[in-house]
Amino acid sequence: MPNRTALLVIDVQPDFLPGGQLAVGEGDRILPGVRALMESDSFPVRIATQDWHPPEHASFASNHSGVEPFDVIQLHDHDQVLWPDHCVQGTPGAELHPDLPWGRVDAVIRKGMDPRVDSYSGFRNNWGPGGDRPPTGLAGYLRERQVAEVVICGLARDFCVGWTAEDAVDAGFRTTLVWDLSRSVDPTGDEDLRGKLSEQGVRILTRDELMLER
Ligand code: VGL
Ligand code: ZN
Repeated sequence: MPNRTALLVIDVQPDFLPGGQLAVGEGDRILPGVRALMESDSFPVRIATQDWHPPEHASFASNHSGVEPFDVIQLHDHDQVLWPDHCVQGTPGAELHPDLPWGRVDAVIRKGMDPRVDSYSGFRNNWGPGGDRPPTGLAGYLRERQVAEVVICGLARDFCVGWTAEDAVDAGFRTTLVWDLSRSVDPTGDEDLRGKLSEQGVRILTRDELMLER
């Protein structure tokens, strides 16, 4: 019977922190707490995700005409927010953030490499030209490592973290989101997001609440 808990550290990369290309407000505030979870022995499996785009990526406003960053277009029949260029493969903004102990993670899942499709979740791409959401292999990796539960932190709460949490529930993992170890691109939507994720079966805790259980 799987009974292990995996820590998932989502997209903690300089481009998502203040000063980065797609800065998330207060993104730097999560660093000490994320470090503490990574250094804890409570998680026998630790995974990082890394947003890792080619320069011609379809999610970049710069690759479309007549649009600006944060406009929404239709891509493969779904809404697509157009982003400033960010996490371009090989650039400093795309590195795993230098202040965290990445030597403690078992695996790094890169995502967003297909230039045609965005990829918020660590588990699956967004919808592609085939109308499906191809898996990254993370669910299979976790199952093979006897993982039953995932604890999720990182950036951004309203995109990659939220999508990863929803897909984790869908894949059958008990799922906890560490609310104060994430931040949103658009914090005005946080109350709705919290309600939506809870309804879908994501357990939302603070870091203090989480550590009291472990
Ligand atoms: C993300 C927008 C675009 C994220 C990645 O990590 O939440 N958001 N690419
Ligand atoms: Zn991205």
